[in-house]
Amino acid sequence: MECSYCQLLLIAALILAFPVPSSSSTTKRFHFSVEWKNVTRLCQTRRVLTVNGKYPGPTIAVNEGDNVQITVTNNVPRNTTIHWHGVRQLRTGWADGPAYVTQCPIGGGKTYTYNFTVLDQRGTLWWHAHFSWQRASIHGAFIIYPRKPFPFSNSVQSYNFPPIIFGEWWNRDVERVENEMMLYGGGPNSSDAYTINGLPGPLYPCSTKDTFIQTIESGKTYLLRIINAALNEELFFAIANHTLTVVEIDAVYTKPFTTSAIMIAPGQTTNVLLTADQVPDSTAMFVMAARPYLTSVFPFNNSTTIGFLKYKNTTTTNFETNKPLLPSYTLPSNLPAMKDTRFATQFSDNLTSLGSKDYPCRVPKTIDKRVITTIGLSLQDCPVNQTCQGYQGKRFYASMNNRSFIRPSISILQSHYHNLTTTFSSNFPENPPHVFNYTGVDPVTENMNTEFGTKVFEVPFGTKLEIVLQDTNFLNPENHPIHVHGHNFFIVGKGLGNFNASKDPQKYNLVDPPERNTVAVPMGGWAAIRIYTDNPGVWFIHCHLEEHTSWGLATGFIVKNGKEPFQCLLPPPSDLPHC
Ligand SMILES: *[C@@H]1O[C@H](CO)[C@@H](O)[C@H](O)[C@H]1NC(C)=O
Ligand SMILES: *[C@@H]1O[C@H](CO)[C@@H](O)[C@H](O)[C@H]1NC(C)=O
Ligand SMILES: *[C@@H]1O[C@H](CO)[C@@H](O)[C@H](O)[C@H]1NC(C)=O
Ligand SMILES: *[C@@H]1O[C@H](CO)[C@@H](O)[C@H](O)[C@H]1NC(C)=O
Ligand SMILES: *[C@@H]1O[C@H](CO)[C@@H](O)[C@H](O)[C@H]1NC(C)=O
Ligand SMILES: *[C@@H]1O[C@H](CO)[C@@H](O)[C@H](O)[C@H]1NC(C)=O
Ligand SMILES: *[C@@H]1O[C@H](CO)[C@@H](O)[C@H](O)[C@H]1NC(C)=O
Ligand SMILES: *[C@@H]1O[C@H](CO)[C@@H](O)[C@H](O)[C@H]1NC(C)=O
Ligand SMILES: *[C@@H]1O[C@H](CO)[C@@H](O)[C@H](O)[C@H]1NC(C)=O
Ligand SMILES: *[C@@H]1O[C@H](CO)[C@@H](O)[C@H](O)[C@H]1NC(C)=O
Ligand SMILES: *[C@@H]1O[C@H](CO)[C@@H](O)[C@H](O)[C@H]1NC(C)=O
Ligand SMILES: *[C@@H]1O[C@H](CO)[C@@H](O)[C@H](O)[C@H]1NC(C)=O
Ligand SMILES: [Cu+2]
Repeated sequence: MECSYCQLLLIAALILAFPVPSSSSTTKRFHFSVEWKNVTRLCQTRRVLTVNGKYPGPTIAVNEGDNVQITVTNNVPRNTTIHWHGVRQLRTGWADGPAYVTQCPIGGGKTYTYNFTVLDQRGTLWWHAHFSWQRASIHGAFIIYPRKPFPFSNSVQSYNFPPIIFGEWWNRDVERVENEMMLYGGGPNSSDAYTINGLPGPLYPCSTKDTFIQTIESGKTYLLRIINAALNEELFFAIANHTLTVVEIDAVYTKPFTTSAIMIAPGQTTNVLLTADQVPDSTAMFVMAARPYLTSVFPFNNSTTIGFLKYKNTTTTNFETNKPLLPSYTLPSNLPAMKDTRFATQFSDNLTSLGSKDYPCRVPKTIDKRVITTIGLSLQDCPVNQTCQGYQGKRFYASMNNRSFIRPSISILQSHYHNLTTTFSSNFPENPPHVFNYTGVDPVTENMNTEFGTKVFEVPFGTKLEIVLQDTNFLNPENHPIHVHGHNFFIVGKGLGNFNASKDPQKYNLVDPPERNTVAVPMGGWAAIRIYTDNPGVWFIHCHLEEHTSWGLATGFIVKNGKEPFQCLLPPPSDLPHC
């Protein structure tokens, strides 16, 4: 273990990353053992929860159309679940994973087989634990090889670049960090380092040996699969002296565009092409760097994780001997500043669907229903005899339409399937209960206390649904990455300030809007997403900043069964965990 980057290179070489078109679907089986593993970073050895002892976890690679069966055995005395982030789970909501939404957790010593088929999706997704903050270390790539050739395959010479997964390292147990935050009502402690594939890199103490280094060959173009698994931060990413060509987001092809850097929110994935077009001097290594896109006034860890691109046949550095690399590591000049909202906006404005003959953009042109919901922070009075660490001695929560989501005692999907409506209600408000200048300088603060509950809304099968996500300036305007389970959506519009229902829809992009599963809603602004509800079941909608989900920035929607048998939710599997 003294040379973890060599291990990564080996893993990279072993992963057969060629898109293998397959004509028939098969069943792919995997075994996940959730277990503790002692990991040393920043000179601290800490036990972290892992899958199969790996941090980050193993890559799952399947072909479009495959049936996938992943048997998860929980070998620790804590609850857990695994979510296959972005996999649509058509009719198989039982395999989606969010704890108490589609399943009860897998208890210590218990086993559950996630069984689903990957239909009409291809590209880079990922998997992660969906219980407490366990996804900090329980996560990995989920790659779906396409049936048809990759649309940009003429430009790519190598698929042998390992997935790049951004994460956060805590010197402390993350579940304790969450519990402490909930107990005292203040903001959470920040992580101690950002990581690339679990490695912080030489800008952190004791971490020179824990640095991601990838060798590339001059002249070749590589496909990079980039995943943001960080808990609480949007990130900028850039590689010195190289541009990136974006070709896919959240496993949907885009019209390619070239950029100096990317912004990637937790939950999102981005595939880019990278051409090794530099003429390095004999010892050069090109820095790749990721650091937060800061939109919050709360304390963040503003540090930077770096790794290196090394051209084949250049002299190796003294990295192997852990001696400092000279000259000192200069951050890429193309890495945006941490508050560069202008760059984040321009980058997301550049994203569109590919909209080709093979991959048409299926955005609903009309809608049956519009739901408008605020997203943002809230404050609650401190319970009697407690001290709270939130603003003005109160406690922080977060909400959608002034409702803070509480996880029920048995999963909503089970309740829904068995027609039990006592553990949740279907009356999530479809408009903000208080109308005010959401993004004004000093929004009114009366009536801002949230109501706690397990509220979702319900739509018939086949609804053309629009959801407008409206950030608020209450306490702190912030970029919230909102993730929808069970469906992709189209981001038809976004803007700063307040959504205007009479003016903004006229400016929607109904031709080639970006299609994804997680939208980074602009700070102090809004985003409108459209969904065709063709997947019966119960689907979680939540902020992918883990602290905000803990504070209740979540709801869900039920898609009722359609008329035909193939439009109905399948029955629950026999090994579904009990509460
Ligand atoms: C981790 O290290 C501790 C202390 O050395 C040891 O007690 C424990 O058994 C180790 N755990 C694992 C999973 O290796
Ligand atoms: C997986 O799901 C398929 C299709 O629903 C079903 O036929 C099969 O029996 C299931 N297998 C397991 C191991 O649950
Ligand atoms: C959070 O940080 C504070 C101050 O550094 C420290 O006292 C506390 O133990 C930390 N809590 C956790 C759970 O890491
Ligand atoms: C951020 O990370 C650096 C490097 O590990 C650490 O020294 C610093 O204390 C961290 N900051 C916070 C606010 O935790
Ligand atoms: C990379 O670009 C910087 C300017 O941004 C330049 O100073 C440096 O020499 C370049 N490095 C290489 C190896 O070409
Ligand atoms: C990061 O935060 C620390 C402490 O809050 C501050 O001293 C430092 O200047 C910040 N660094 C950057 C690059 O913003
Ligand atoms: C790298 O070095 C090897 C062995 O010296 C040589 O065969 C190969 O052509 C070189 N490759 C490049 C890209 O220069
Ligand atoms: C957006 O796309 C344009 C046109 O391809 C490009 O010039 C620009 O650099 C891109 N900007 C960002 C931030 O991606
Ligand atoms: C608060 O503390 C006081 C004094 O210890 C005690 O009398 C009272 O019952 C407590 N109230 C609650 C709600 O716990
Ligand atoms: C739930 O109610 C629906 C409609 O009334 C019915 O068709 C279905 O069989 C019920 N499901 C169960 C598990 O009782
Ligand atoms: C909301 O507040 C902002 C900032 O004060 C102001 O520019 C804007 O006009 C206000 N919008 C409405 C609808 O009142
Ligand atoms: C695990 O989940 C079960 C079912 O919800 C619950 O009864 C139990 O208390 C949980 N155990 C732990 C250790 O959190
Ligand atoms: Cu959020």
